[in-house]
Amino acid sequence: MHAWPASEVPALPGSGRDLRIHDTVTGEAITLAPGPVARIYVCGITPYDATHIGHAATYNAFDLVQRVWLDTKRQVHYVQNVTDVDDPLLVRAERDGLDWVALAERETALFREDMTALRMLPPRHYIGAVEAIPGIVPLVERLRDAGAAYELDGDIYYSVEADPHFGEISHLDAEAMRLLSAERGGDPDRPGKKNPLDPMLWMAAREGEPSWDGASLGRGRPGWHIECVAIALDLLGMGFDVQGGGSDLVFPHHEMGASHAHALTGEHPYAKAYVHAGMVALHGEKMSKSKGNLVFVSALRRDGVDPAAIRLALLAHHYRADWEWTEEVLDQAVERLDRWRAAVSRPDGPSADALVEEIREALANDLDAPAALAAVDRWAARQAETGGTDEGAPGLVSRAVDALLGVAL
Ligand code: 5CA
Ligand code: ZN
Repeated sequence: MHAWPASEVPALPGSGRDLRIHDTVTGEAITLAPGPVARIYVCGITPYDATHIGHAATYNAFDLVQRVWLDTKRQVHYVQNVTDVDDPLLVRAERDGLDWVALAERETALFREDMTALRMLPPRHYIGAVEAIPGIVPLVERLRDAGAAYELDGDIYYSVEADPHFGEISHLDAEAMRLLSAERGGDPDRPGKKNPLDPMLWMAAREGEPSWDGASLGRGRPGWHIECVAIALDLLGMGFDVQGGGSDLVFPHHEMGASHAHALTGEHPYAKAYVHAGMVALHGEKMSKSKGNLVFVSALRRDGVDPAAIRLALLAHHYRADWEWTEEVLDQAVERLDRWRAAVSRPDGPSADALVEEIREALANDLDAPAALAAVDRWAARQAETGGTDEGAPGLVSRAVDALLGVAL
């Protein structure tokens, strides 16, 4: 699958600092020390509806990770998937009388447009579940042959007992896991499973549903967690730097994915840090495709909202916070964008060398984008109040805001 075009990342003087970021496993901030090529996997969309502000907020967080690493002069090997075959997509296509392939293609195309407009840097590899199937099948066969998976009426389940590290990411008790599993695509109540939490690796072909050749598994389609593991192991390998996604993916998705990878390779950890973005709500409830309480990025763009203002609205919230989208959030971002644009449009201004370091420091400190915005606000206020004589300053501020925050002034 192709990704989307990259906006240019302006070069800045000096170099950024190493990222300290909150890791879900330890519950603490850890300083990441990637090699010259930093490796990150971020869970992509299930393309049955348009990109909403919650998705955009999550991808904004991981775009900042990429920008901080680029600023430390590392290369970034970023992989993202598209869950282009799964129950919710098939259900929506059926409901709307659409071909499921056409629906997935349409919404993925719109996602690419939204990501481009928001200046999110693209992944190096953008991979669909369907195109990953030839790589998924042998992994499921290996798990089964190693006794880490079993068959139930033609479906193949992963056995969570196969991994001594199972549970170390989410730290939940069995009952909490059971509830979340039922809520998020699992089937804890299906009779015959060894453990109610065991997730499906391969679903045998169902009447009227798409299916693929699964070699010794028979025809069918892949489970959700093995999809991401197959793609990440193929393109990044074990022990990559960051596994990212929204906090709704901690359990079961990231717990199960890591567990599959441990059982497959006998190695640990799957990722060095598990990083989770908070949930964006609308009218007091998590924005979600299943509830339909959504604000779409594409709808805002159609209404003439500048994508840079949408991006500033996302950046005004710490990535780990749960927050609420309101008209006021957008109004404040529009006002801030105007203020910043006026400040950088002057021929000179107060020196910005310290500001660049403040932005770098804020982002290196668990991606504290609100602190970075506050630093730019202070520079813009000095510009408005007293001005300055540094002819390079407005240009440097524009470049720093673009390179580190993805906002084009
Ligand atoms: N395809 C899977 C991941 S492999 C999936 O979860 N797709 S999704 O379309 O439901 O979500 C895409 C990303 O957006 C995930 O990282 C998810 O955690 C995040 N996300 C979904 N809803 C919200 C929300 N309301 N606020 C913040 N992030 C969200
Ligand atoms: Zn995923």
